[in-house]
Amino acid sequence: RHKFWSTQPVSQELMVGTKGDEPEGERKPGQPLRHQTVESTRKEPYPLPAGFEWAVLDVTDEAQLDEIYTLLNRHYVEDDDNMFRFDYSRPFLRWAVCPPGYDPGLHLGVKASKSGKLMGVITAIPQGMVVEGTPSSMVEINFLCVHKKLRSKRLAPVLIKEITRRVNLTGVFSAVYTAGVLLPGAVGVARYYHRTINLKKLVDVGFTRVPRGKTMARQQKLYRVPSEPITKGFRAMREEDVEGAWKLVMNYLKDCVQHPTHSHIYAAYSYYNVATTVPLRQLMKDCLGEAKKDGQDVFNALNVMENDEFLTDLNFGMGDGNLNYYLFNWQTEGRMKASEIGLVLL
Ligand code: NHW
Ligand code: EN5
Repeated sequence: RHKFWSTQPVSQELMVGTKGDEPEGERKPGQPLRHQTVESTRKEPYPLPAGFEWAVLDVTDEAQLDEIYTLLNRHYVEDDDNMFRFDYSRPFLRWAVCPPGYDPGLHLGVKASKSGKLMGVITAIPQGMVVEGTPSSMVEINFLCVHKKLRSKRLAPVLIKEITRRVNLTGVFSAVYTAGVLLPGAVGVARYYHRTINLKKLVDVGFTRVPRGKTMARQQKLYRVPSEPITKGFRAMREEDVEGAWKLVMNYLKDCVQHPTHSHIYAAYSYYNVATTVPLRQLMKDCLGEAKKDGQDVFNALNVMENDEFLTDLNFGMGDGNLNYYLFNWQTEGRMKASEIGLVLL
C-alpha cells in the first residue's frame, strides 16, 4: 500500500487501524531501527529525473530566500477543503531553518536545469530529542514541498532519501517531523484548536461560522479579550531574557518527559507556554490580548503538553485538522498521547 514508506525505517506496526505485517523481531525500544554509520552511508547523490538537479539553497541570500518563499507561498500545505494555504513570511522561514548549529547544506532544493526554477524543497535542522526518557541527537524535517505541476511523480521519496543521505553523512541517523496526513511511523497525534480574535473577518472568509441560534453580536462578546495585560510585568521577550526563558522551558520539558506513561488570515501560533508564578490560563489570556493588539485574526494552538488546561476556558474550538507526530529510524515502546508530546514544530 505504501510503495515508499514500507521500505523505510519507520515503525510500520504503529499504523492506526491496520495490522503491521512486520515481524516483531528483537527490536528494542530506545534505539534506532536500523544501525548505520557515516562510512556505510552512500556517497553519491540520488539521481533525479532528467531535466532536474539538486541545489543547496542559501537562505541568507535574499534572492534564494525569495525563491523558497515563492514556492511555498504557491504550493505548500492547504486545509482539507483547499480554502487556505500557509503563507510563511521570508523572515519567519529564515528564522525557522537557521537555529544555532544549523547546517546550511541541509536546505535542499530541486531545480529545473533549463530554467533554473525551484520546483521542490526539503529542510533539516538539528534537534536534541528525548523520546520515552532516552536522549538522542536528531534532525527536524520541515518544509517538504513539490510544485503542483510535478505532483504524484514520486519526487517526494527522492527528496526524502536525499535529505536522509545528507543528514546521515553528518552522523545523525534519526529524525522527527509532523504532518497533517497519516502515514506509517506516526507515534502520536495532536489536534489543532483555534481561538477566534477577529470574528467578522473569519466568518467573511469561511474560516469559521456563527453557530445556529447565536448572533454575531453575542459571539463577538464571547471572543472579547483584555485590552491591557492582567499579569503584572507581561511584555514581549527581549534578548536579555533568552537565558532565563531557555532555563524555564528546559526545566518544564524535563518534567514533561520524565513521566511519559502517565504522564491572508493572520494567525498567531502558541509555541512553548510555561507559567510558574501565575495560572497558565491567565498568561494565555494575556497572550490573546497581545495577539489582538498585534493584529492577529486567530490564535492557534495544539492540545500538546498542558494546553488542555486553557483551551476550553478561553473559548478555543477544535479545528478540522490533525497533526501527526512522526519518528524516523527510532523504535518506541508505543504511541504517546498529545499531552505527553513536548515538541512544537514551526
Ligand atoms: S508536512 C507538509 C508536507 N508538505 C505539503 O503537504 C505541501 C503540499 N504538498 C506537496 O508539496 C511537514 C506534495 O504533495 C508532497 C508529496 C511533497 C508532500 N510526508 O512525490 P509523490 C513536512 O515537511 C508520501 C512524508 O508522488 P507528491 C514533513 C506518500 O505517502 N511522506 O507525492 C515532511 C507516498 O509514499 P507511499 C509523504 O504529492 C516529512 C509518496 O510520498 C508526505 O507529489 C518527510 C508519494 O510521493 C508527507 N507530508 O509529493 C519525511 N506526503 O509510500 C521525512 C506524501 O505512500 C523523513 N508522502 O507510496 C525523515 C528524513 C530524514 C531522516 C534523517 C536521519
Ligand atoms: C507542521 N510543521 O488543516 C505543519 N488547518 O484545524 C505541516 N482549519 O486551519 C502540517 N476546511 O478548523 C500542517 N476552522 C497540518 C495542518 C494543515 C492545515 C489545516 C486546520 C487545522 C484549519 C480551520 C479552517 C477550516 C476551513 C475548512 C478550522 C474552524 C475554527 C472554529 C473556531 C471557532 C470554534 C469552532 C472551530
